[in-house]
Amino acid sequence: MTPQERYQKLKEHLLQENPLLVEVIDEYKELDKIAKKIGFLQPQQTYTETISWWPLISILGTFSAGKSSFINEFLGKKVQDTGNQAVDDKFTVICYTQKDEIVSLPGVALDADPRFPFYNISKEIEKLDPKEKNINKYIQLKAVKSERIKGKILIDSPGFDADIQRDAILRMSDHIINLSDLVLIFFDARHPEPGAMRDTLDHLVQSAITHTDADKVLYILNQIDTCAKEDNLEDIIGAWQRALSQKGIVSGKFYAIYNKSLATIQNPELAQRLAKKRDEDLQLIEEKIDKVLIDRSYRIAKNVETRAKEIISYLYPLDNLLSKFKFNLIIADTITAAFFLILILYLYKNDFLSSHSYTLIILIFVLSLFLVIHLKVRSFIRISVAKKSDNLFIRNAFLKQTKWYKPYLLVGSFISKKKIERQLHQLIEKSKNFIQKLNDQYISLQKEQV
Ligand SMILES: Nc1nc2c(ncn2[C@@H]2O[C@H](COP(=O)(O)OP(=O)(O)OP(=O)(O)O)[C@@H](O)[C@H]2O)c(=O)[nH]1
Ligand SMILES: [Mg+2]
Repeated sequence: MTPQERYQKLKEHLLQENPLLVEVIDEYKELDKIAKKIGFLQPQQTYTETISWWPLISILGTFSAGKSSFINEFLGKKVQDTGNQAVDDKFTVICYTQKDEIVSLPGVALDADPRFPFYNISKEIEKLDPKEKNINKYIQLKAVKSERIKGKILIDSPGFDADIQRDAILRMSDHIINLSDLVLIFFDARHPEPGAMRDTLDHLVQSAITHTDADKVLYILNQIDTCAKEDNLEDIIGAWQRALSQKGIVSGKFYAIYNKSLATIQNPELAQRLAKKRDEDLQLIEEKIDKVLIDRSYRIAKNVETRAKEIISYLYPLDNLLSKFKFNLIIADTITAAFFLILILYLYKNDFLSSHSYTLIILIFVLSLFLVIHLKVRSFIRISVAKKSDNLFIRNAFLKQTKWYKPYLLVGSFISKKKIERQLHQLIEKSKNFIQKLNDQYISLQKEQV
């Protein structure tokens, strides 16, 4: 996908799902233009690719815990199959569409859609499982018309069973946890005892808590309506929380819910108590899901500022490299020129240059030789100076500006640093104004909701 196509597709999706962010695309365009002019980005690259535009909410957990049922209830549509045996054997990425019917697409469709943070997911899967080249075996895509998913992406995952799970699926779960803005880990109140949770705890929870951003993980005990039979809700929640705490998970992120349409609770008093717990916790979970969209919008807007500052910070190291290149090449050219001058003087003194035609041939020969040596030495210096920087952006820009046909005495002087800095500061200002606009919008949205 070319940067132009990417801007266009992002714009189209944002118009439908999160129109607030449409104008930020122009800021990214400007940023790309400046970075390409200097050479920090290659022509086919764009900063829009360096951030995910749609927040990702992934739902993982033990098998038959009710992950798919939760998603169906959340979306208000039967998008996913559910059942008491292990139903899902692949990840389902769910996003928004304007079409009324649910659209199912194979996993390869993810590669061509800029909404997804899985940039070239096929390549990623090949890395995880070199034998398996077929992404469709692990991932499918569904697009659903539901207001609740606008601007977001949900991932439903296969039930977790470390014993039988293929290595690629385990590693993909880790990969998805890393990419996610919010992770809901589902447990089943029918088997909350540490024994049954062991595999899940050992793998999922371990990789979630070692993650630097552990705050994004919520632990959800589902199907608590099943506690009604023995009326032991507090015991079950207590045992489950103790098992998680033993793994080092701090409380405050534990929730207990059930699916209202699937529950059958006989005792009305108990039903009321359970419903109260469920409603409170579900509201907190849904608030977290909504907040993810706001947080991501801020991150996208803030990224313009961060990138602009990054470019400013690269300008001086780049200048240093260019000066080094120029200086070394001037020295090398002076030495070569001096050598040839001495050679010509020597030839002249010894009467080798007495005939005119002979002189011309020798001069052309000497000049060509000088040019060849200059180009060889130039390429050598260029490569050795480029190696002095381990920053890819700076190196790219340096290599762009020192191509063999560029007049090296003028290297770096075609682009005015001051002008670039001024443009970037203006962009930072624009980004700050945009963030202010986001603040105003979200504050008024919150007021509307109250
Ligand atoms: N009583 C009750 N049953 C539920 C609840 N949530 C889900 N179920 C039932 O539990 C079974 C499993 O639900 P699913 O939504 O398929 O579970 P899952 O976690 O997606 O399962 P896999 O995809 O196979 O891992 C289904 O028969 C659901 O009807 C709940 O809150 N209460
Ligand atoms: Mg499922």
